[in-house]
Amino acid sequence: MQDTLRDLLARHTPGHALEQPFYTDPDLFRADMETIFYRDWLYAIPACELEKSGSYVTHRVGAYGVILVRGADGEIRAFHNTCRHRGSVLCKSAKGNSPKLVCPYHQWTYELDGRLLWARDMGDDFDASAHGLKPVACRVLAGLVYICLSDNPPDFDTFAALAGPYLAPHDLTDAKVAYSSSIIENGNWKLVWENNRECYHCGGNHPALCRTYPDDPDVSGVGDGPPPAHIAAHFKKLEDAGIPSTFHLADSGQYRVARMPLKPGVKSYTMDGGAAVTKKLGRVPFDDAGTLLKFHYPTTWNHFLPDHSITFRVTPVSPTETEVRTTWLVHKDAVEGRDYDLKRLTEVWIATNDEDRQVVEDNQQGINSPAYQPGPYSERQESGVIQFVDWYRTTMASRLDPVSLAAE
Ligand code: 3BY
Ligand code: FES
Ligand code: FE
Repeated sequence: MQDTLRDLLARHTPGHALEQPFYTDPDLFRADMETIFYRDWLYAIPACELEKSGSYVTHRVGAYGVILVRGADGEIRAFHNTCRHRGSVLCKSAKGNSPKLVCPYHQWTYELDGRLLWARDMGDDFDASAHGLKPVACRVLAGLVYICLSDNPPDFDTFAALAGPYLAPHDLTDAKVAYSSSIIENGNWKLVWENNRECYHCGGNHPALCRTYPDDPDVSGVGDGPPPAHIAAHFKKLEDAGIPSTFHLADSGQYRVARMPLKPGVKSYTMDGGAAVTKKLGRVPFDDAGTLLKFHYPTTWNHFLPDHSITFRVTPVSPTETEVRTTWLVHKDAVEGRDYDLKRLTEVWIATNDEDRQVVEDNQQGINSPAYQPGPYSERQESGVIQFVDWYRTTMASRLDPVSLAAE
């Protein structure tokens, strides 16, 4: 497979979509998982989802089951969801609260920090300290929890140093989950990303979103050169008020932050453009500050607004199935029915996600045809897609073939 994949990567036509196997082939899907998803930092959940000591959620990434749990000390930790006795799954529910983690098979009992506390009749020689849960690398950045399945995680600090100050004014540690949705899109994970990275499709597909989100490639894209005057003025107004806003794309291409304007007069993603929540989450001093756009490949894009925040998590399920989980965050003291109406808060992105699901599924269906031939991206409209595909190809090629890179 590696030779084939190397050939496929090498013969890519610049500025064009990928060839069919990248979107359909089971071996290539396994290579994506092993080369990217099992090695990179992955967005998992907002920290506030684990409300108190013993709160846990489970999350599946390919072959790996992961438990995320808040300890008695308040720390969030991640563990492989496999018992150190005979390997049973430990936490079977999607979420819950438990003072200890008790295996359903023979009741080995673990502390919330992973230590094995109790195992019946294991004999005098048994070393409980050698049978704690296997940790998964876990970092909490300004209220967002990332995990890494590798035993040797790549650098996280450079991303944290950039994104932390952008996220800080949103006070995500004061948030609660107002709503979350999980949908399966019948498309390859890269199609989900390619669709997200452009707004070429917005006018024809997103009537609700287009009431507030500008159909402007300078907002959605990653074009070279200075921003146009109205975006530069938006950055300056916010930066002058101490709110980090200017566009930054990582050298590696893996992540970007930029606080972009929404349509004139718009405050939030609602049908009328007004705020969705009266008790604001965060300290952004302008109602028209727009949206802090943050993506971090391969798992998350986000919208942080002056009144609430929305996180999106992308998890491949199979070559042609991808889970997209969306979480709406509001201030922890905001009361539904008083400070926000749940339908008003969620309807634009529930509709937008479903519209995106449809276009991704149509894209996958067309690509499945033997007649599919990768076509050219629009440099003006699809700079973000070109950037994503370049990041994907570069990342895959460098990890498949480190020897030839080192020799360059
Ligand atoms: O959710 C997003 O960030 C992207 C930007 C363009 C299309 N979509 C709305
Ligand atoms: Fe977990 Fe036996 S497999 S206690
Ligand atoms: Fe879309």
